[in-house]
Amino acid sequence: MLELVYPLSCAYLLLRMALAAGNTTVKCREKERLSLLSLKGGFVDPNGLLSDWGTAENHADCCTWYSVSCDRRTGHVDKLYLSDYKLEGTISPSLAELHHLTHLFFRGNNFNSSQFPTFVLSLKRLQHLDFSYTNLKGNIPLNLGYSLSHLQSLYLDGNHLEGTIPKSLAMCSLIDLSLSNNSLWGQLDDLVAPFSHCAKILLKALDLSYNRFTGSIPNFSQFSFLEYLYLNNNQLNGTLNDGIGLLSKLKELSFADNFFEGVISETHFFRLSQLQKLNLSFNHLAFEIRHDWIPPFQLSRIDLASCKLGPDFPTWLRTQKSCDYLDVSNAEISGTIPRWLWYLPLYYGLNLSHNQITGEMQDFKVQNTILFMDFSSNLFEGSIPQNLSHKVDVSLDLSNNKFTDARTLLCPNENVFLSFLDISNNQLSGVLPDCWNNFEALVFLDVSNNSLFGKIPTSMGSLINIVSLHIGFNNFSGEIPLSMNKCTELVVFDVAQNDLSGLIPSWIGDGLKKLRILIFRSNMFFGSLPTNICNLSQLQIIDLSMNNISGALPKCLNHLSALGNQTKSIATISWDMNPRTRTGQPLPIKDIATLVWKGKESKYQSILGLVKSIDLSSNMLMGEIPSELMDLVGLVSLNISRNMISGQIPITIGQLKLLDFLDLSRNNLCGHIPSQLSQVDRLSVMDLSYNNLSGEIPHGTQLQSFDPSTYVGNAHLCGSPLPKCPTTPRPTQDHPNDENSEEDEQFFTRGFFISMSLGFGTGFGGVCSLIFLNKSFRYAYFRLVRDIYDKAYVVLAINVAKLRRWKRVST
Ligand SMILES: *[C@@H]1O[C@H](CO)[C@@H](O)[C@H](O)[C@H]1NC(C)=O
Ligand SMILES: *[C@@H]1O[C@H](CO)[C@@H](O)[C@H](O)[C@H]1NC(C)=O
Ligand SMILES: *[C@@H]1O[C@H](CO)[C@@H](O)[C@H](O)[C@H]1NC(C)=O
Ligand SMILES: *[C@@H]1O[C@H](CO)[C@@H](O)[C@H](O)[C@H]1NC(C)=O
Ligand SMILES: *[C@@H]1O[C@H](CO)[C@@H](O)[C@H](O)[C@H]1NC(C)=O
Ligand SMILES: *[C@@H]1O[C@H](CO)[C@@H](O)[C@H](O)[C@H]1NC(C)=O
Ligand SMILES: *[C@@H]1O[C@H](CO)[C@@H](O)[C@H](O)[C@H]1NC(C)=O
Ligand SMILES: *[C@@H]1O[C@H](CO)[C@@H](O)[C@H](O)[C@H]1NC(C)=O
Ligand SMILES: *[C@@H]1O[C@H](CO)[C@@H](O)[C@H](O)[C@H]1NC(C)=O
Ligand SMILES: *[C@@H]1O[C@H](CO)[C@@H](O)[C@H](O)[C@H]1NC(C)=O
Ligand SMILES: *[C@@H]1O[C@H](CO)[C@@H](O)[C@H](O)[C@H]1NC(C)=O
Ligand SMILES: CC(=O)N[C@H]1CO[C@H](CO)[C@@H](O)[C@@H]1O
Repeated sequence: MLELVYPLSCAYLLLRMALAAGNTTVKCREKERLSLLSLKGGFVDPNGLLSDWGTAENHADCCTWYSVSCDRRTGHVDKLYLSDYKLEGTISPSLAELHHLTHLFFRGNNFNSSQFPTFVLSLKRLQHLDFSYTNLKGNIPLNLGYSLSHLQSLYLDGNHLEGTIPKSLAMCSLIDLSLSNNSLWGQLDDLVAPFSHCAKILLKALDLSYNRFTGSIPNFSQFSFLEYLYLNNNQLNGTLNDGIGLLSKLKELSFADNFFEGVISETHFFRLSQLQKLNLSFNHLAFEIRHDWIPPFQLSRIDLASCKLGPDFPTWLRTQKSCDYLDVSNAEISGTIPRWLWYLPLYYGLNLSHNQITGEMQDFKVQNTILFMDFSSNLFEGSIPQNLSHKVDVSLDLSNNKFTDARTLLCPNENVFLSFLDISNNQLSGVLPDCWNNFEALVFLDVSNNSLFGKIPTSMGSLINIVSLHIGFNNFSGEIPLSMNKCTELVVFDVAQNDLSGLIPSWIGDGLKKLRILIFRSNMFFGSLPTNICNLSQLQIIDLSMNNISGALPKCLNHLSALGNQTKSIATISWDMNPRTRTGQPLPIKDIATLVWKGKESKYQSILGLVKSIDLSSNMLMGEIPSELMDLVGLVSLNISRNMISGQIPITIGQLKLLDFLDLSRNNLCGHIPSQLSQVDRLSVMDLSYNNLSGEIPHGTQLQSFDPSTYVGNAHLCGSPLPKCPTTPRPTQDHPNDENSEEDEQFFTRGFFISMSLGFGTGFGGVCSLIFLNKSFRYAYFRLVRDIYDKAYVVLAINVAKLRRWKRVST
């Protein structure tokens, strides 16, 4: 998220300025002018940036053209600066006529070329070549280095280049080599070893990050001019040799996200007195460093996530007086935080998450504020200090700890700038204070899974910027305050598993127009579904299950246009924490929600944006399924089970082509199963059990592949996978089937499950060969096994819900 800022953009800027002010005394050569015109001819130039490259009288001198520069003495074109022009098309081989080019900058254009344009190799005088982000594919030409023997900088980042790095690149003139974000592979030694013939290795910057390099780290100790070394996000392994410690000019070092292992000791940093940024995160490295070590450097960024630093808090960090970013997350640190940490003048961020840090938290003692702090997943306890909220500009994560009191944090004595606050999964109890008017900047708030009770405070209505609100898994009661109709930016509104009651507020549909996720699961809301809810055109997850909602399903549900849309949306629901405040880069936030999916409750984050679901199960809904519901063709999951819904299954159900999960069980549905249902061929879990459905299960379709339990409890339903239909068709009108229900229950017994699972255990060996012979059989078999598994979850969930209800009734 934080990027090591690349030092070159500044050089580009200077060059661009120089070109703009460029003035030449000698006019350009005709041959080179024609070559440039033919180069332009190959481009599609959507922004018209090359419009003064022309033939008109006043444009005759190509040395005056925008982005072109000539040698003042000879009039030869020597520099071409075409970076970020968003050019398309192809690079004309006429480029090769510009024999005197020393600088060629093509970064950020979307060329049609499939290969590295090899005619560039005939530009023998080239010193600086930038083809980053130009959609290049294939290999880097083997003789690139031999042909361009004056080359000082080569940038090929962000392409689709493959293969190994040509040995020819070890030129001794090379100062800057940047090949990040390609698909290059091979051993780094193959790149480094050929340099040994150079009298002096001048290389200052080497960026090979985001590739597929393997093997161990070479001995870089000869690269004595190296200032920037980025090898992060590769597949490098082995231990780090201490040759690194000799690179006395090194300023930035990143080995993050590889498979390095072993020990990091003081010798790895022996002469690194110039080091400013160190990133060793996400390897398997362990620091073994003396308690009283005084490092030779003063770092500004320290990222040691997932390095083993503990069990004691690393004391050498205390010497880093100008550090503005410290990440020691997941570093096996335990015990309490030393006092000096609260005096570090961090400015950008602090991440101590995923350790076993104990004790109470202190106030930060320094004046400045920090952009973000992440203390999540530790063992902090006691109360959260008030001033923490004044010290953080954007994001404060205190989730997954053992804090018991957040009252002072939540009642600051003046406005705070925070936009992200997560205090979920703690042991906070008591009433949520009514002080939210100081939190106007909040965009994300999660207080879920604590033991908070009482009413949702009215002042939550002052959270006018809130986008995502999670207050589920507490004991909140009473109604949702009317004041919250001012929270018009809400996209995610999650109050699952509380004791909230009252009507589903109709102002939700009128005011909260941006809602995409509405989760009221497991509360005590009653009354009918307000039709205003149909005004929510962005809504894609509605979970009102396990409440006491009555009345009919509104016909207007087909106005929920996000659900009526088959277009896939973006997989995550995320936005940038764009602070109103003075500082820095936006922090991207990915929303997360706990959903019930096929009977199992789990957290969704990386695909939350793809879920389109209606869950109204376990309520008291009545009436028929409106055929309008079948217009919601984007639905992936539909659960209206455990209600009192009657009538027939609409035959247009075949429209719901994306449906993966359908549960209509335990209602009073009657009539035939429409054969159109078999058009929904993605269905992996379906439940129609315990209704009054009748007739033959449409045969010769995938509906036969479901487990019989899908259909049980429908007295007059027959045909595969249930027993055969009687040869004389029965009259199809509905019979009350009370007298049969006992028998049906028995079909769906524990014994049934046990025998099935026994079958799995004992029969597996025998079935195995068959499974691998026959594909369709294999699918059917695994579907069967999975269904049993899912069914067990449903049964569990129902029983838990029953118990909850029973408990409520009895208290
Ligand atoms: C360190 O590297 C990781 C992985 O590439 C990256 O996510 C992180 O932002 C880097 N840290 C800093 C401080 O740049
Ligand atoms: C460029 O040269 C021309 C003619 O020699 C002169 O008139 C003009 O002012 C110069 N422009 C700049 C920006 O130096
Ligand atoms: C790019 O290549 C594709 C096919 O390879 C071609 O259809 C398209 O016209 C080319 N675009 C340009 C601008 O040359
Ligand atoms: C890698 O390059 C692609 C374009 O080729 C770009 O979209 C992506 O953001 C780059 N990734 C990194 C980590 O720089
Ligand atoms: C490094 O990874 C390679 C496979 O890419 C493996 O053959 C080699 O044994 C590994 N070396 C170490 C030291 O783990
Ligand atoms: C690295 O190379 C230097 C100089 O060639 C040598 O002195 C040093 O021992 C080498 N280190 C390792 C770990 O091979
Ligand atoms: C803190 O570190 C953890 C683990 O390395 C990471 O998952 C989390 O995103 C980081 N927090 C922030 C705010 O960057
Ligand atoms: C709530 O927190 C407990 C631990 O305190 C955890 O086991 C449980 O999974 C959490 N529940 C949710 C829904 O996050
Ligand atoms: C809610 O309150 C009940 C008692 O009223 C308690 O047993 C239960 O643990 C509380 N639940 C939570 C999540 O705090
Ligand atoms: C919302 O829906 C209701 C009933 O469907 C309708 O009367 C009302 O005009 C709608 N409001 C807005 C703002 O669209
Ligand atoms: C469906 O969704 C896509 C992407 O979100 C959007 O561009 C399109 O306009 C939507 N179509 C309708 C009919 O709402
Ligand atoms: C208790 C305490 O330290 N309160 C301070 C918190 O920070 C604000 C602003 O920085 C001060 O005004 C309070 O005195």
